[in-house]
Amino acid sequence: MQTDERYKSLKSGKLKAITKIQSEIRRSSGDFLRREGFIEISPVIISQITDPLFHLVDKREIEYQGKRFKLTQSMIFHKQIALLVHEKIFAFSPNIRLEPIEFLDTKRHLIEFTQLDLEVKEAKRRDVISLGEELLMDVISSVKNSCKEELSVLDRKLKLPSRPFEQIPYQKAYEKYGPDFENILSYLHKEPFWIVDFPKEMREFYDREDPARPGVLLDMDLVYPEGYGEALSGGEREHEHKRVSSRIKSTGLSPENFQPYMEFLEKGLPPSAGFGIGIERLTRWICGLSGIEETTLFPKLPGGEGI
Ligand code: ASN
Repeated sequence: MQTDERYKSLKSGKLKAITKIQSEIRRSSGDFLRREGFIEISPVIISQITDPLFHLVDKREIEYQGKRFKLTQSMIFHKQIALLVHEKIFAFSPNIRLEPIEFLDTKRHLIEFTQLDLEVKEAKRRDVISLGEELLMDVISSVKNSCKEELSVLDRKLKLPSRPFEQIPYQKAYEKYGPDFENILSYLHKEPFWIVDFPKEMREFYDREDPARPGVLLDMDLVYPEGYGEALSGGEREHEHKRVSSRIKSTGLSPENFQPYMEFLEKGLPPSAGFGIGIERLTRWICGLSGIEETTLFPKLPGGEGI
């Protein structure tokens, strides 16, 4: 986007309304979690370890004093380690994911974004599914109450979804709609819904494999309706050194790449569950926007456009 065009859009009432709503999303979600007993921790921006991610992103490192630091792709490992200190933690965590340029077409990828990332000690998937639904309901009510004018500028009418949200097993969705099932189902639905039970080979090694159903993970995605697509992912976690080590190897990676996380696992990390919800995607859905670049003042898109 040219500077002229950007200058005009920054001064437009539309961006003012969107960013006010996003500020309310951050305020209400943080307050909700604090009321639920969560402690907000500082995000990690660079580290020796980060989420390897399942899909291919272009990974970059910074070299400093002979050490190599990765840019955070998600705080998953730090969340697990933080549970040594508090039982429920969250962070507004900036992530850098250098996505392939084709992801520009999805309208929901930024290469720099923020996820509200949380983790709960000893929790099960059903606990964080309920928490995710309550969080979403609270945020929608807060925006409805506090941002009436802004919603009317955007011509967006918000409706509280009904709970519990539908849960669709991955296998069932895949058999009916094929590999693009998440998008197809997103267009077909009028309310948010969960996809649960991803197969082991489709996700990262840290999502816990169901001991009762080998090959099936105790994880989930939340998907927005009306074609807005994926909102969050999360699940129960692997936390035993032996299991994590063999899961890492089965993805073709080496446990050595994940020191010092592996050392923490050796000493003992608690079982947990959690998820991360993208703030810009939530803003896009709540505001009813066509592209993710409209959700933030300084968007960076796949392909590199942005300031
Ligand atoms: N934050 C996600 C989780 O908690 C992981 C991710 O962003 N890939 O599972």
